Amino acid sequence: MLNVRRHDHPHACGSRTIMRILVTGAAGFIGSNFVRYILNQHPSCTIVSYDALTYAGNLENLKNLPKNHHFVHGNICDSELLTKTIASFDVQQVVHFAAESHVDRSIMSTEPFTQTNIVGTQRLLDAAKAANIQRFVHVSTDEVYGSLSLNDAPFTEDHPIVPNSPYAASKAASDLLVRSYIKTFDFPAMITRCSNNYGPYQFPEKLIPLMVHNARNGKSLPVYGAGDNIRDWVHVSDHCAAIAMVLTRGELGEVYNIGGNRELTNIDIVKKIIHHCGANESLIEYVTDRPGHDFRYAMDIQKINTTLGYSPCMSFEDGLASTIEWYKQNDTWLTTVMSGEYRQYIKEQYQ
Ligand code: NAD
Ligand code: TDX
Repeated sequence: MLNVRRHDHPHACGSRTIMRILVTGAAGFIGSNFVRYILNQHPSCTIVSYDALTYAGNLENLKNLPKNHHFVHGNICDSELLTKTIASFDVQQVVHFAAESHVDRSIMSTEPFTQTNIVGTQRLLDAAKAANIQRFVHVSTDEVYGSLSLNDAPFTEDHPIVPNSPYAASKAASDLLVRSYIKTFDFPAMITRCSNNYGPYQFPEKLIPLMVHNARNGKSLPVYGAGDNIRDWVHVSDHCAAIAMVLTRGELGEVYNIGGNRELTNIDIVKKIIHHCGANESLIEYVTDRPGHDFRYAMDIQKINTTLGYSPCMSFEDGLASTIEWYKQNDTWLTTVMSGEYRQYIKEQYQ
């Protein structure tokens, strides 16, 4: 039985109030949702968003924020700029989202994944360590645990780290670097591992926004393999709430799984999207499977539930309906992110 989530109000943070926080990868999907979540929950804190603005980063995602939000255009591999930024804003806490995040791109070309996810994380750790940061949350993924079969129990935090894609391997390497800094330098970090997110501002290369866009525009819906792969879906607002709990109340050195307690096959999701968008199932196209495609992810979230009171609030049905509505209302946002680079990627991936 899971605890029901407590309201994440500033007073719930005890003495560890969020004051001056550096958010890497803040112009991406989850990072930008997290920045808005924190500014809403903790209006007097200072947030420094740090982002290289790769194809996945977009300043539109950080529009209309208050004066206590600052943006620094920078790469996490740039040690000098990191050190300068942390010092000039007197940063106390770091939440590290910045990453190359798309599995299919890691199969096309691994180099950006090793650079950003491994080297970038190491440089950020060094800058944060030198500045005596108080708390550091490393945002990781369920994919580091590898893949489950149908009858396996969900991943716990003690599951072996056995990543299968270059993306997952680069995230696993970054997790292990964080772990080594905790053990070797008593570095004040925590690691979160979350399942598949969906919600507003997600880049349309990922399953749900891609299918919503294609279904609305009468384009084919490319389902890998037989469509029976399973993911554990969580709305981005629940993920953000969980990270805020870990940032303010998590125990240093610990790993926390986060998930949505909602396993669905890809084909089920695609059919739900077709239904919502009033499209036709004839748009479904079964295409060549992803190489090394993980069959199933599922998270055991007992630890974060019993220690910090997290449980997902958003049902998949409500979350999907509001996400589709958001994409309908934000056609301009979609047009902006669908730049030349995006079109070239889609051409290479689905040719
Ligand atoms: P995203 O691709 O939407 O955003 C990544 C952001 O990082 C972008 O704004 C990009 O510009 C920035 N970035 C990339 N390389 C950078 C660099 N070298 N220096 C500075 N900034 C850089 O990704 P997302 O889906 O928001 O994921 C955020 C984090 O959460 C990642 O670490 C990812 O591994 C993790 N995660 C994602 C999911 C998911 O379902 N999307 C699930 C679990 C964990
Ligand atoms: O066109 C597609 N067709 C398809 O069948 C795409 C883009 C995906 N899929 C399948 C592959 C997966 O089984 O849908 C499932 C979800 O795919 P993605 O959205 O690419 O996510 P996934 O590979 O599961 O990884 C995601 O969750 C964990 C995020 O992208 C990662 O950043 C996160 O760590």
